[in-house]
Amino acid sequence: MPGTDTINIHHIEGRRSFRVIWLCEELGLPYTLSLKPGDIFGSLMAIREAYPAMPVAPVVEYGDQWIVETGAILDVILAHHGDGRLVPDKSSPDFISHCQWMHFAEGSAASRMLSERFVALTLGVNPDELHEGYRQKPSANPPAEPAGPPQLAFMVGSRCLFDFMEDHLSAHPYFGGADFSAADIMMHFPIQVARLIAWIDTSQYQQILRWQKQVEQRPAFKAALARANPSGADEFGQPLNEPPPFPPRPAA
Ligand SMILES: N[C@@H](CCC(=O)N[C@@H](CS)C(=O)NCC(=O)O)C(=O)O
Repeated sequence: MPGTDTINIHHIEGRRSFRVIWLCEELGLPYTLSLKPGDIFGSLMAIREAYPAMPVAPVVEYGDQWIVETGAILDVILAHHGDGRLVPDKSSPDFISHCQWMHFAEGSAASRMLSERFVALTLGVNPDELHEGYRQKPSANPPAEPAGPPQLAFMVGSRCLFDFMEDHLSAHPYFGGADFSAADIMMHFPIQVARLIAWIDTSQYQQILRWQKQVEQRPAFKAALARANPSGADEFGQPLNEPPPFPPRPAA
């Protein structure tokens, strides 16, 4: 019966499944983890065995049903266990922001950064050397001769995403508006991995940085991190949540 179902999260350290753990900690919900600590490849292989139809992180066993897609998983858990927490009231303007960022996290932020990443990998260049794409605030320091198809120059680029986020956070404390909401949990992953995926130096974005420090101080975030990342290292042996220093942009 919804609301009393058990929650088992198939997890990989440092990956999107962290957000489901964080939500459960925020709500004080019991959950179990399927994880091979310190073995990122092994955790992925375990998910393939458990749910070969769509072996991604997160996959959640919710009672006798399987769910994929972080946003959907968060919505289901909030609908059944939230009691109105972490979602702004429907009558408030913040509800609209909340819904937008809940979907933006995967639908635009992660997907656009990843597609640039894949283009860069295919071309054998770093993402910073690609056309920067449409941006409200043109870069002061574009690459001298951008690599990649010129069509990229006309599309919304990763830095436009970050300008958009920065503008929102200049006017609101949280992605959810006045208060922390599940949208902040959703947005944390694309911001956390921006350096690794798209070579975006988030320290250039003062409001994003302010927001990130603030949400990472939450007791539920810390509890989730302790439970979700027991080995504390990624597959390259780098500390989780501490991406390597932003690589310097090649001289123009
Ligand atoms: N939009 C999905 C993305 C899930 C996803 O791609 N997860 C990554 C880990 S962060 C994964 O499992 N990658 C393995 C693969 O793509 O095969 C969500 O938010 O749940």
